[in-house]
Amino acid sequence: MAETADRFDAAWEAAQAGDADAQLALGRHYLAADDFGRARRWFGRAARAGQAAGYTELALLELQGLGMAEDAAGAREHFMAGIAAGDARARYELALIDYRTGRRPATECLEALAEAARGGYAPAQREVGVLLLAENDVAARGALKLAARANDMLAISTLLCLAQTDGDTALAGDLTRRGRELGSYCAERFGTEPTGAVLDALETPLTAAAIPAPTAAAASAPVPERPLGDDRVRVYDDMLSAIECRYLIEVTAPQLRPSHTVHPETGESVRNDMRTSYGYSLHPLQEDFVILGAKARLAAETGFPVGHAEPFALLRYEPGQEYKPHFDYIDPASGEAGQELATRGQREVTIFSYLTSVAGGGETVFPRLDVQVACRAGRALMFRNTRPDGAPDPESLHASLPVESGEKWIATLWIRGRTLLS
Ligand code: PD2
Ligand code: ZN
Repeated sequence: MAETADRFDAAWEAAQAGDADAQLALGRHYLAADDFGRARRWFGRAARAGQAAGYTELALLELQGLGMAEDAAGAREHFMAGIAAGDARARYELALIDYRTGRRPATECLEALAEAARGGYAPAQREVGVLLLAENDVAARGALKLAARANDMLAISTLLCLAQTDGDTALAGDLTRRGRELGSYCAERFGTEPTGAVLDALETPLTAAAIPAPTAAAASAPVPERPLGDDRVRVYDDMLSAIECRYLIEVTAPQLRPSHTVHPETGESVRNDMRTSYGYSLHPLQEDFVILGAKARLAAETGFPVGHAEPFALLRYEPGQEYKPHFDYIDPASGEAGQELATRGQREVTIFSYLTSVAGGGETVFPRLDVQVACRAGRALMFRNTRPDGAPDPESLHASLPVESGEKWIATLWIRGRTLLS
């Protein structure tokens, strides 16, 4: 305790004396303590003293409206200042915003992502690595290894999934051990017997400077096989890769909460026996290049522009957990529906992918259509919640049967009648 206080005092003195690195560290200290006003002041001082990451931190506060009103234009300026001063993360963040909103062409955003990876930003290296898996396996694994050596937990988790697919038990064991040290959910739940160091001895086939940019096609490929089923309920196998499934789980796991349902009269979110799973809806800013690639592929199957899709909502069911029969549409008669339907539109279509395979139970059923679909990793399921005239469709009633063994995970997109991009 005394040591921590001493370190804080030393950082404080250095920051006061004008040390830009200490100012940045102090800003991050206050950020972690949710003291956004102080964080902002120190990030500003760090930026003015020549620490480029100070601009990026300021921009992230502005983007999220932390300690101030949201300011997208101000954030953009600070990201540009960060890029001009050489901060790879600023380049990454601005490219991600433009990719999400379509402000710049996808190829330009992916080139900027690769440039951020070349500049040493580990999350960008990991995301390029995942996207490249569809077209350049050697470069993909190289980029992932670079990120893993920088202790990027998602890169370690992704390499673990690859090592398991390859049957490389020694590497999988090393990655399991490292992943667990970093708090990886997938290493904990789906890992293998931990082993000693293997990763460090492996060659990295490329240097950061040689990381190529993924193509726009690779970012949202592969195209799934022809769908099974009719227009009501469609099933697509291999819609998401094993890597994408693990990735979505890893990003979401730390934030899972008991699932709630909307009370039909009050509109309040309440815990209910209807739905005993755990879940979390990603914040739009949590959807990175990898997640947006998966989202674009799923949304494309619905025929709606991706801007009509809500952020991914993830659910996890453990043995015994279920979701009793329900509708996904917003009941026009319920309390808050009027305003919601007018601004965002109805939940016209549901499309989700199973992220795990379960040995028993966990099927999705449509009792009025006599359809039952088994939970298989990467398999997507799409159905309409409304009739062709736009009215809620009572035939869309569906449920998730109790899981018998293992973990069932799904990632859902609800597609609205109106765009959600403002
Ligand atoms: O977990 C499912 O299979 C499932 C099926 C239908 C989940 C939902 N609906 C839902 O979350 O709305
Ligand atoms: Zn549902």
